[in-house]
Amino acid sequence: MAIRMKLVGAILFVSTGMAPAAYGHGDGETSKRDFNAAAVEQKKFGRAGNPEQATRVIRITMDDAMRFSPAAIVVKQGETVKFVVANRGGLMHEMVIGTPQELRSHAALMKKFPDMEHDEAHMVHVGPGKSAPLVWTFNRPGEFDFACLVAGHFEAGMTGKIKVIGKSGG
Ligand SMILES: [Cu+2]
Repeated sequence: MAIRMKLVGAILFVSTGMAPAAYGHGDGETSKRDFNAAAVEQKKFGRAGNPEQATRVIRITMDDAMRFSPAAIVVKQGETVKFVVANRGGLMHEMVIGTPQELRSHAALMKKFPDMEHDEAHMVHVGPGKSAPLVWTFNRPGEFDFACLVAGHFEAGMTGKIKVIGKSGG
């Protein structure tokens, strides 16, 4: 019994010690990831955005009907958008931005390996009843998608569209 108590104490200590400081805010408005400009990777659909340079906030909700709301978003090239992604359901959901092809193959992989962990700047995982930010700079024009890649959700239609309108005259 005494040994078990010690073990529980140790686990509690470890998990508390590792909790990110940002959790203290509890409003889902702060990023759990620190923005690191040097580590930003250019993707076809843009790049990780600096939260301090966000020029627009778009609130997105996800639910167990496997839908995003809104499911269609239009942004201007160069905009840094802070998505505040709220999960109104009882299941885990996520928002992953990508090209339609990338999302399709990623979804197939997630279906094959449901426990595969993935966490990158262009995605955010949100537990039931929680909300979390995703800051993205849309510096490339085009039509992209976003989707929930929790196994089976993509196939159930949990996808959305992002249209990035290019700068005029270009
Ligand atoms: Cu989902």
